[in-house]
Amino acid sequence: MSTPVDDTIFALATPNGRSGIAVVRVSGPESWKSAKALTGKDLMARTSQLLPLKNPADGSLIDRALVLGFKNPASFTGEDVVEYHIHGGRAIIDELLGVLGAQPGHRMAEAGEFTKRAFMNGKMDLTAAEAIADLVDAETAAQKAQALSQMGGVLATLYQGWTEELKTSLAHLEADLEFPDEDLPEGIAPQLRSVIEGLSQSIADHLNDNRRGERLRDGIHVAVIGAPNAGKSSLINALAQRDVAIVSDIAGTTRDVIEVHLDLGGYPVILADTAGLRPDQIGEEGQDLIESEGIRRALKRAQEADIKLLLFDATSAQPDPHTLDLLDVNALVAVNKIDEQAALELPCPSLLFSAKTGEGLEALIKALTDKVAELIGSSETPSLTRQRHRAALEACHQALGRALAADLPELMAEDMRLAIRALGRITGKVDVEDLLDVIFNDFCIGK
Ligand SMILES: Nc1nc2c(ncn2[C@@H]2O[C@H](COP(=O)(O)OP(=O)(O)OP(=O)(O)O)[C@@H](O)[C@H]2O)c(=O)[nH]1
Ligand SMILES: [Mg+2]
Repeated sequence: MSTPVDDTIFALATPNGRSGIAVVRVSGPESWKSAKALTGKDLMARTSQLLPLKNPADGSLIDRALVLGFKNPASFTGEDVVEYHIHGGRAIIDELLGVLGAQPGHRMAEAGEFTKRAFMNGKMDLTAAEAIADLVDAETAAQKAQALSQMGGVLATLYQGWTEELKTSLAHLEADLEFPDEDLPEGIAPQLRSVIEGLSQSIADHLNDNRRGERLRDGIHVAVIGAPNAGKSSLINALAQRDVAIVSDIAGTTRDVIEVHLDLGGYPVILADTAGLRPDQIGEEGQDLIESEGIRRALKRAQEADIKLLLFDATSAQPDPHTLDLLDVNALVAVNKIDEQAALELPCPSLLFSAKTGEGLEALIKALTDKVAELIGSSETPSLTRQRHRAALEACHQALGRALAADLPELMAEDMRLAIRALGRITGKVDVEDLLDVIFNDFCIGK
């Protein structure tokens, strides 16, 4: 995004398509001038006016709109901003965007450019900017709550606090280095060490959070695994409350992994239906290459999933050994078809249900929700939400480790500087330029 920053940018801020009202946002030095050209009136900051919008080129009426102006720096972007609240019809939107594009110094905004300008103008740090993207993408209550608290600055405050602590220690160390006649390492080391050790521990604890925040942001992956005909697809359909997957009494019906998105108690869950496991029959009659590939994918899913839902068939004499093999702490065990004559005995506790009658389904959903909640947990401390933050924190943690191991105070200082820079990359206080594109390209136009 190496686009000029003094352009006046505009975009539709509401979704594309028909709606009662659509909002077109304009930001930049020419935004109030074009508003005057379209309305014939002077705007007043933070006061909306109902005005006819006319094409300055020919005087034709575009729409009657509420026009709302903001003066820099008191706006979202920190620039002069105008919002046009127009009727949400395709023709009106297109016409207004076309007319704005013809105004001097105006161009369409790129993805995330409004928020990028807000960051550039010091209205927010990078974690808050990322939280805006997360907030708009949030599909469940828990995701929304996490994005809101990040937008409110919990991460920025935490990282900023660590940065300040490090900067203070570094300043002391550097001050001491100015006096070469004093016996430095012994003199300063103990206090400095305890600060760095404490910080290093806090960062390690923050990193070691079972990927709680990232999982909440991305969705929790649950793989339904079991032998052919155990009723995996039937369960998926029951949970999704629609016919997502094909159900049949032919063993080996499902081949591809089929995903369903669910909101379980406010947590976003991605539930995957998989091919029935019968790997030892690969190559035998009745088993084709496609099914083998399906089984390979099912096993891969089982491995990658946050939670495995191991499904057994109550009518079978023996539990399926391939499914049983996957039993571990991340597994939830369930037995389907309890409406039929049950013969099965399992070596572990399990949830009994019938996908056909719905019996026990509620308890299964509750158990799954509890398992998800346990994994994501609620925590008093703010959680990491992005791989980008994790990488920078790991770099910071390593630098602190090197600082503690350094033989010379000069080397210690250098590693502390590197640790500070790593933290600064998260909030955007240093070393920012190359990061911006990566972050703001995640946005869509109009934000
Ligand atoms: N009686 C009874 N039959 C069920 C129940 N759940 C599923 N079935 C039947 O079991 C058969 C297999 O169901 P599916 O959901 O296709 O099983 P699957 O595990 O997805 O099977 P594959 O895709 O082949 O691995 C179908 O005939 C279903 O109607 C149940 O709770 N009770
Ligand atoms: Mg199936």
